[in-house]
Amino acid sequence: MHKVVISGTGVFTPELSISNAELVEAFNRYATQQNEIHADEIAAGTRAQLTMSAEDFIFRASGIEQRYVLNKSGILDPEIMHPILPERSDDELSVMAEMAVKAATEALAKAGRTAAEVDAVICAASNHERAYPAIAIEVQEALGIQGFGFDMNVACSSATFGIQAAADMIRSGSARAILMVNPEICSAHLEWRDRDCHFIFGDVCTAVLLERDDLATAPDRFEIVSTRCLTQFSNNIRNNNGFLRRTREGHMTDRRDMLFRQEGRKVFKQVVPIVSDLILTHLADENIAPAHVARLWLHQANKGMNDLIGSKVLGREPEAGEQPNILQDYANTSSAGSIIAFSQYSDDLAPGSLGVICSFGAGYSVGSVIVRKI
Ligand code: CO8
Repeated sequence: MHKVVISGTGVFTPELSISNAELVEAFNRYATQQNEIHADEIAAGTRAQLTMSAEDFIFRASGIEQRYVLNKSGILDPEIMHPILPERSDDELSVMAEMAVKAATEALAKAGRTAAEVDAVICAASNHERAYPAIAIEVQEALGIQGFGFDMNVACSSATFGIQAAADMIRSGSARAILMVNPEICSAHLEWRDRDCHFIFGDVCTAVLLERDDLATAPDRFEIVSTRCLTQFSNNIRNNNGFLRRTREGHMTDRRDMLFRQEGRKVFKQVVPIVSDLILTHLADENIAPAHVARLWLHQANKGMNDLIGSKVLGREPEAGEQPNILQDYANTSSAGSIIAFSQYSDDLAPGSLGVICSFGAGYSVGSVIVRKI
């Protein structure tokens, strides 16, 4: 069995961002317009009036201050309220593959590796822009990687499940190095006309290079000490879009359940104990006392959720820097969130330091990765 390390990470961040103020202003223009258009139905009590969104609610409830997006004009136009991404021909690199190539190039450079030294690509994300061929195989082709590639989807936990899949393959000898990429175009499966969730998500792509430690040359690398994944069925976060859509009556209508929807409060309450229990059991099984964990890189959905999980795991309030958040800048970027945090806040750790990368979300799904700085 080979020892496996993370030797490089990369983050592709879109150039455009939307502040809470811009988002709320656009939503409230849309809501006002709709209320005017449907004034008679609202007065007759056959339609509910749309309520205004509020910047202070968004920051207080989530900790989010802005989000990056691939397209801004469509999202902020009350007549459109979704991103506009030009269609590409089958011969052009797809959007998700393009984002992945950018993040992967950074990860390879950090690891001091060329594509020829990589044996596989895993594209782990909460949505893929087409059913097949796999985005991972397109990334493999674009970078000139030999071997194989495949897509996987475990919603917000895709990256940690992808790390486990890659680490297991490298450990057992079926690959020397694997590139795991997480292109997340959350803006395209978010309902920007729904006040309860319009502020939650952003776009980004992360990449992680995992390889055999005995072949790795990067000075800054993290050993994968252990991984643990858990799923438990729940309808509280759900998206009913899929290829059976055209088989059902009314499939052409813009149905709300064909985009992300959730029972946010239930998710918050139910997921926090599942996550903290999983991390604590995982650490105990590896004979690691929580006091010896130098850093938690948690999924980036909600600041309050992270504060609670951090306190439960460490048995006290986390100190500044022990549990870095990036959600104020990026919002929830699904599977990429914990990897952005890891990428931005890991260089300063001393050799031997232990940390946990943990993601959680739809499924429910939770992934925990214990790492040690080499
Ligand atoms: N402005 C003003 N008021 C608002 C707004 C708004 N924008 N939205 C809601 N309110 C109001 C509500 O109407 C409600 O009013 P009232 O009390 O009068 O009924 C009040 O504010 C409180 O509403 P909530 O109970 O909904 O608010 P919460 O305090 O629960 O906060 C959160 C909402 C922030 C969504 C919170 O519940 C949360 O973060 N929960 C955790 C969610 C989570 O972690 N989800 C993970 C999902 S991500 C995932 O798994 C990946 C899926 C794939 C990616 C999808 C990409 C699109």
